[in-house]
Amino acid sequence: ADDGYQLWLRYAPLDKAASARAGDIGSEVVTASRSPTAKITAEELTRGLSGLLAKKVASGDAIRSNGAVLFGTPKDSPSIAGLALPLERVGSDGFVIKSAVVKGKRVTVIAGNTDVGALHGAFAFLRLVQTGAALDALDVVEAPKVKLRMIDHWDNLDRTMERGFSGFSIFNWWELPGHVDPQLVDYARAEASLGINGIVLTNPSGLTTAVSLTEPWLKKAAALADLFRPYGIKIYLSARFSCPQELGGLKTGDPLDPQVRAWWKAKADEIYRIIPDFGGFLVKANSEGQPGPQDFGRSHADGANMMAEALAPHGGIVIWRAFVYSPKPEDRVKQAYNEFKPFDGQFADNVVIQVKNGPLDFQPREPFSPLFGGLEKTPAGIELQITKEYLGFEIHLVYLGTLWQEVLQSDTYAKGSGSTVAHAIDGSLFHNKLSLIAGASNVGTARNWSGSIFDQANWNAYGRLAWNPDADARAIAEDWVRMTFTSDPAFVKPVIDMMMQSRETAVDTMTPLGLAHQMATGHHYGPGPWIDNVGRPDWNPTYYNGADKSGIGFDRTPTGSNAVAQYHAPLAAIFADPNKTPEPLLLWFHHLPWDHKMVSGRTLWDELALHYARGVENVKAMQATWARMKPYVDAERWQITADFLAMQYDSAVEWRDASIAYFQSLSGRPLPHGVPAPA
Ligand code: GCW
Repeated sequence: ADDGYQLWLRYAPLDKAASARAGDIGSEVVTASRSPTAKITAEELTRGLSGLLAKKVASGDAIRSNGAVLFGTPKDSPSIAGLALPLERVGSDGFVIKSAVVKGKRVTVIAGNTDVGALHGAFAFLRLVQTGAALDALDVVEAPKVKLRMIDHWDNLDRTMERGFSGFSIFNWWELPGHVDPQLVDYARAEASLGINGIVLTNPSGLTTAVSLTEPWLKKAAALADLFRPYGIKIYLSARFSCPQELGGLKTGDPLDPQVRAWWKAKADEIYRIIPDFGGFLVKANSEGQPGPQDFGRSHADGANMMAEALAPHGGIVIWRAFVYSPKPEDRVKQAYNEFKPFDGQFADNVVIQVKNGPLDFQPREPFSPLFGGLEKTPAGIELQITKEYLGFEIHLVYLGTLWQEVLQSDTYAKGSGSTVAHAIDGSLFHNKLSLIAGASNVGTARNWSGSIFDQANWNAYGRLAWNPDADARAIAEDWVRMTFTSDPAFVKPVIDMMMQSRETAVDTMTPLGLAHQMATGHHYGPGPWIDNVGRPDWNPTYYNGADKSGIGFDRTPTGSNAVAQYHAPLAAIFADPNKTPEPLLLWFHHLPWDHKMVSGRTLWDELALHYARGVENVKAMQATWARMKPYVDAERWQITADFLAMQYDSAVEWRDASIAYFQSLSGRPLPHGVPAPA
């Protein structure tokens, strides 16, 4: 049975052709390094090569044979030092992989400036072997473009997970620190294989985050920090703004109050006594009912800088989330920009603002947040959601690599054309010292980690894009498919094609043509375009679709909320004009008559209905593809995917019928040819 536990680190024997190509490469693993990280690296290489080459590969400290894999740092290894590798280009986390001759033997060298760099190189080398690359003339030089490559767990201390669809939290706080679940070693391997270097252990929402900063919990966290350290991963904790009141018994949490500031300083000192390399705090403040500096009439900058001051002597950072909005008349998607832009440049050096990719909330499609390119003097990191809260949970097959690539490659025009979101967040556009990318995790106690096999691809793609935000979603998918399943071309191409169109299928299914937030209240799985009674208008789907007898959409042009003005020229003008706005974003920016003429020549109504219908057709096509793949996949992983696709089909039908039935009650128009009447 194969339940998917091994993720993309399967190391199954190569097929004949690839193994012939590998020749004697991988004959042995050699290192002069002695650190815990080097030990892990040697174990990973011997495990990986033994599996892939279907023979026992040993490790030692001297090169004995052609084909040896030599890894380490120039500091520990005179052989590596003697090769004049371009290590000045790879920083502390990157690596060089090079085919070379050392002591008369043909060797593959994996070198870093640090043992962690070499570990990242080892995983990259194993990926090359796994994907059947040519290995005889390697010359790879890589460094991550983003400094802080984070995984954010929205895990509660009772092990429930906010928006988690893969079981319970992998962090067993009850047993910690006495027992550290060995499964976490495999978790650390998986994150390290992607180059992740920071993990937030706790949910930024919820009261439990205050408890997590007390001594007994810090000791539990310290046990996790010990586990992750040799993998190059630091741990971070969410910090609740009201801790001085809740834990310290102070009357206020006012960030300008000297007692409050002293409380945070003492807390930071305590944390670093227990976890010497603690990464820092993630903070959700004044958002969705969470406490924050505005409760005391202070700004986000006041709040963030106070915490930053406490962490700075220890080298810690504050990751301050820009996911802020409250129920007020102002268009929700404008609020974050309006709350942060005025303070641009006023944040301390060790603060990063963490901005969700879109201005609303992880929808199947949104334009990029105007804070990218908007914040010029304060580093803006990007937050992506790996867990599929608004994209069909673990059930729908939706590859998010394309969604993220679309955002990262969007042009903000902040400094003229070519000012992509990727370059805004990797620090190159505004020359920021800090840069950050964060993904809200989809990992839990499920045997396959992510709830579904294909959600493993999203975890993987997130990590690859964190390392290089300019990477290509298709190339990442191809590596993942080969590593996770097989390199058989009869499988690889159809499955990648299916993954590549799957996100557009989710958009068609739920929110075509720029619609957003149409999911039913609370759970966000099924349809709810008609829901108008949530109590908070900014949580009502009707608020977002604006549908009535005259038409549909949200007017964000100057005649409406004028959110378009938050974008740089020429985007502000493009988004303000329905004839220039890209159709996939049309109803995000415009309220248009049902008969509005689309590029296809059809009316908006007809086009909308056809998109919902296409959503269903495309799920059917995925089912057909997957049915043909049965011979290439083990039964267990094939079955769960087939079952979920059948459930996704039912869900898509429900979305189509319910959405069309509601919108037709307003448009009063007949269905176009090819769209079945709602059941
Ligand atoms: O997407 C929304 C979710 C909340 C989440 C919030 C956030 C962590 O519905 O569950 O809380 O975003 O990002 O803070």
